[in-house]
Parts: sequence; C-alpha cells; structure tokens
Amino acid sequence: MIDLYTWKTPNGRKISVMLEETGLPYDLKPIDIGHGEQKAPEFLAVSPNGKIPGIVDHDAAGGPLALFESGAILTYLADRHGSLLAPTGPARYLAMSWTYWQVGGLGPMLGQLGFFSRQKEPNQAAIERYSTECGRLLHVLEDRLSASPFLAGDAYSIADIAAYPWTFAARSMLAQALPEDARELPATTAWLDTVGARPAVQRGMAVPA
Ligand SMILES: N[C@@H](CCC(=O)N[C@@H](CS)C(=O)NCC(=O)O)C(=O)O
Repeated sequence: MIDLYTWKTPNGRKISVMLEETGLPYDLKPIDIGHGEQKAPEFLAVSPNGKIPGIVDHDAAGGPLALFESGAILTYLADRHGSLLAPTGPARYLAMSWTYWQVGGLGPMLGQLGFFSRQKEPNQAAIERYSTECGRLLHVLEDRLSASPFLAGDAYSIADIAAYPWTFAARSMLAQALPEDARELPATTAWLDTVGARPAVQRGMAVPA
C-alpha cells in the first residue's frame, strides 16, 4: 500500500492523478497546508522540505520508501507500475525534460504569480515579472502542443500529468493575472480537453475532496 500525503493544490493533484491512472492502491493522508500541518515532525519525516506531496511506499523493494518532490514521485510511480514513462530511449528523456520544465518553471512561476496577485497591497514589479514569465512559459507549452499531441510525443505520459493541474489553474483562478495573449491558446485548449476527459484525471483532480 502507498500512503499519499497531499492537499487540494496542483502539486498534490499530480500525484493523485498518477495513482488513479495506474490503479496502484493508496491511502489518503490529507495535510492541511493552511493550518501548518506540512511543518509537523511526522510529515517532515516523509518530506523534509515541508511541502506536499509526499508518499510512503510500504511495499517498495528493500523496505518502506518515503519520497518527496512531485517529479521524483511521478518517475518512481511510473517505473514501479511500468507505465506512463518509456523505460528507456528518447521518449523517456523527452518526458523527463518536460516534467523538469514543469516542476522547475511553470509550477513555481504560476505559484508566485498567484501569491503576488492575492496580496492586499500589490507589488506591481513582482506581478509584472511573474505575469510576463508565465505568459512566456504558456507560449512555450502552446508551441510544443502545436507540434505534438502530448508533451513527450505521441503518448500521454507523466509530463502531461505534471503539467495538467497547473495549466488548469492558469486557465481558471489565475487567468486574470496573465497577459491577455496567453489566456486562451488553441493547442493548449485541445490538450486540456483531451487530458481533462480522462476518468482517472477527473478522479485525481477531486482528491482530497
Ligand atoms: N517542487 C515541489 C513543490 C511543492 C510545493 O510547492 N507544495 C506546496 C503546495 S502546492 C506546499 O506544500 N506549500 C506549503 C508551504 O510552502 O508551506 C514539488 O514539485 O513537489
């Protein structure tokens, strides 16, 4: 059994979507980040950085394995299940490129844009900086999806699972903070529709309820 430590955020939902896609059985352990539960010693033992998501795989080869960082968890679960990431070759490394791009770029930049646009006293320089960078990243995504049905090529992979919850957030709660020309991009819309129609994605995006 896998314990999933998560909350109602895009980074958490990458992993609930992945677990739903693979069908690996999991036990949900909600960590309310609005109440500081991510800094509790029991959770820090799983995720020393004090951020969700985290997992503990009690059936890992060699004994229970605690993992944090969504990109590492997605890679582990794909290898553990044998799906959604090619075992070797170019498709594997393309999926890793787009997964790292999401974890190191799109996610943090949209997160900062959300933070600065929610402040009572707006910092215009910060909003401008993150809005411009998010717009640029969304155009990078659009260019890729104009050339390829999925981020790693012809097959749906962990790269799409990593990018979906944040792109969904960019289209919904963050849309007003984005440059106008990045709000509605056609290849991204088609990809959001395709990925969002998957039953496992719908189930995973509702976790925790
Ligand atoms: N790079 C990390 C980012 C994780 C992250 O930022 N998690 C947020 C929720 S989306 C969190 O736990 N925030 C609580 C905090 O910073 O105290 C990953 O991809 O797993």
